[in-house]
Amino acid sequence: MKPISLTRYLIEEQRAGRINADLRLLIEVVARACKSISHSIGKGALGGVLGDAGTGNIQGEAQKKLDVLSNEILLEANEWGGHLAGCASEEMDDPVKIPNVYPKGNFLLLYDPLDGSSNIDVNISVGTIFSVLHCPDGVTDPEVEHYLQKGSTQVAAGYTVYGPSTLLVLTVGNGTHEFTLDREMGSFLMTERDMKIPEDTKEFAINMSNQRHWEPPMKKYIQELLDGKTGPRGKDFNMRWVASMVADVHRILTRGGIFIYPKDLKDPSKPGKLRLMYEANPMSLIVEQAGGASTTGLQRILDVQPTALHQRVPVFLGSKNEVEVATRYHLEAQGK
Ligand code: P6P
Repeated sequence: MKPISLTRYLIEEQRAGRINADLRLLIEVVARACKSISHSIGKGALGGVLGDAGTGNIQGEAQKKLDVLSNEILLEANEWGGHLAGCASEEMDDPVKIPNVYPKGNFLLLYDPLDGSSNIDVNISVGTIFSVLHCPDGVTDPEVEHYLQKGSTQVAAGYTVYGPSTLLVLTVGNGTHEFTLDREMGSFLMTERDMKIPEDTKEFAINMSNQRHWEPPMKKYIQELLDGKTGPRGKDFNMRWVASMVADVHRILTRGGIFIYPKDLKDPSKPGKLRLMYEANPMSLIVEQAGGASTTGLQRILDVQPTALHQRVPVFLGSKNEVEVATRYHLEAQGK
C-alpha cells in the first residue's frame, strides 16, 4: 500500500478533531521550509553555504552560514500565513513579531533552525527542531513571558534529519510518526506510524570528554555502564555520540538508547548545554509519545516551568527503564 502523505495525515488528524486548520497549515508550512533547508544543505560546498557566517548568537556560538540561512527560510515561510502570533528562534535573542501587514493566528512557533550545525562542514547529519504552543487568549502581541509555558502544553513538536534521506518526525499528541521526503514528488510520505522506543537498552549517548566535570551521581551511573557485565548492571553497553541531537535522538527512537547531556561543572552557571524551549521540550514530547521518558535527572522535562526563553536544562531521554535508572541515581544523590 502506498504510504500516506503528511498532508493526508494532517487532514485525518483535523477530521478527528485533534488539530485545527491553522495548526495543519502551520505544520505544512514548517515542513515546506524544511524541504527548502534540505535542498540548500544538499548542495554542500557547491552551494557556497558552508563555513562560518562571521556572526555569533545569544548562545555565544559562532553562526554557520546555514544557521543564518535556515533561520531566514523559517521566518520568511511563516510570517505571512496568518497562523502565528509570533515565533522564537535559537538564533535570535528576542521573539519575532509578525509584521502588522499580515494577519496573526493563535500559535507560537519555537525552533532551532539547524541543530548540530558544527557538523555541517564535515557532512554529518543535522536537523531542524520545532515546538508549537498556543498563544494565550487575548494576546495579539506576545512577549517573552507568553512563550514561557511548560513543555506539557505543546500542541505539536517535530524534528527533521537532513541525512542520507530527509526525515520529518512529528507528534500532534497522538503518537510519534516518521515521514520521509520523496524528492521526486517533493512530498513527505509516512514511513513509520506510531514509533515505539524499546523500554530497555544497551546503548548510551554522551560526550565522554566531559567526564571529569560531571557531578558524582553522573560519574557513578556512567562508570557502571562502562563496567558492563563485570559490574552491577550485569550487561555490556555500547556507546554512540554524533554531536547532533536530531541524529542521536532519531537513532534512539528507531532502536532504543539513552541520550544524556548532563549538567557539568565546566560552567557551573549553566545547568547543561541543551535549550529547554526549542530542543529539550520538543524532543521530550516526541520521545514520550513514542513510549520513552525524558527528565532533567530530577524531574520530568515536560513539567519544568520555564523562566527564560533560552534557558538550558540537563537532558536524560530515551528508553523508559534506562532513563528511570539514571534519574534514580540523581534523586538518591539529592536524598530523595
Ligand atoms: P557537544 C549541537 O551543538 C548540540 O546543541 C546538540 O545537537 C548536540 O547533542 C550537542 O550540542 C553536542 O554537544 O558538547 O558534544 O559538542
